Amino acid sequence: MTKPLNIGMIGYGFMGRTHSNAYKRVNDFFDLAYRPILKAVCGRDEQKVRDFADNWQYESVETEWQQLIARDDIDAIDICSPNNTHAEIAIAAAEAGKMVLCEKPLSMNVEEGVRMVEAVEKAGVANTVWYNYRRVPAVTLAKQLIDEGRLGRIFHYRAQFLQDWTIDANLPQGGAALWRLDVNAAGSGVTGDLLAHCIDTAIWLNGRIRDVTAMTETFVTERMHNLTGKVEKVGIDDACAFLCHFENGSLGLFESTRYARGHKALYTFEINGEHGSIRWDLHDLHRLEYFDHREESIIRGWHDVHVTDGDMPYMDKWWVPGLQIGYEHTFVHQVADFLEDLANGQPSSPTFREALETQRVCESVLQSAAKRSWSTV
Ligand code: SOE
Repeated sequence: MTKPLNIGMIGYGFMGRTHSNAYKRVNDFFDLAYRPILKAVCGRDEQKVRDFADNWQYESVETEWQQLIARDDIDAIDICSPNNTHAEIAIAAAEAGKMVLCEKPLSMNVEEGVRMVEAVEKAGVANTVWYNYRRVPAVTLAKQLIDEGRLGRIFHYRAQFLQDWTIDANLPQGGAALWRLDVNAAGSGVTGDLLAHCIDTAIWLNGRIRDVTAMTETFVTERMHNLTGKVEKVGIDDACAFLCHFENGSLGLFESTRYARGHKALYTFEINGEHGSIRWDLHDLHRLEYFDHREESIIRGWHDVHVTDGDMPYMDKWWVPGLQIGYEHTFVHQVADFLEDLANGQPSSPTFREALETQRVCESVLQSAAKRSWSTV
């Protein structure tokens, strides 16, 4: 018999859909002690939030997040609203004794992130941040191979996240889906939105980052703002590249842009160690490429591992070997892990405290780019 876990979700955009889908499907595939119940969804536009609730079968709606947090029938608050709302909501939710699941990045900046960590830890509530790419089975397998020592000492970590959806200078900023272009809502551009994913994965796979040197660029400097109707300065970084040292002595090279024509969500990483290398590509997310120098030379080469067998991470829960899964399953996996950790009384990674480390790297990257010199994380 599963125990109900009543979810109150704030925001109903793209991430609201990925999370709702995950809550609905998780118990069909994973054997868990808890079952998420879509109790309420909250948004300011009553008609839109009602339409969303009808579509996803939420039991009720709220138009003010404070009302949602005040409800006795809500156990966990899921924050899917823009970045500038995360801190206030998360802190209030923790103070009300609710668990908090927060969309990435954790916060607008480190100062907010610190307060969020303090709030959830003081309240002793379960918390996690949705860095979903850790739960792509091929990426989880990469973690397993590294932890088993198969690559040996790591020398290089390289990651890119390339998109092309903001090249049009007539694209406005602000409001609905375009809040990501408004610095007051997003905090930063590609650094917090895309590189944060790369940094989270990198820290998880390769350990902490010590220092960074970065450059950022804003290619379109003014855009119409949807909320004010005026042309306003663009405050976000359109592109960002940085070099770093990891604490384990390896070197990192990271790049992200929304101006790489032809690339929609090309998140890739490659890791080179003394015995071998691995690489992964989000556009082919069910494959992990692996090279092992210790193999006999006549058969040595890059292996293209199709991550679908039941002994590979998460894959025993899905179909039969050879049949792959996709993007939405990463969110299902995160909910499954969160519920399992909750049942075992364990923190669910990445916790707010772990996500704060990513926030520190993002902030150091932006500082380094602004002052054109190295920044210590
Ligand atoms: C931006 O386009 C975006 O949707 C990010 O906000 C997500 O975090 C990323 O996974 C895909 O791209």
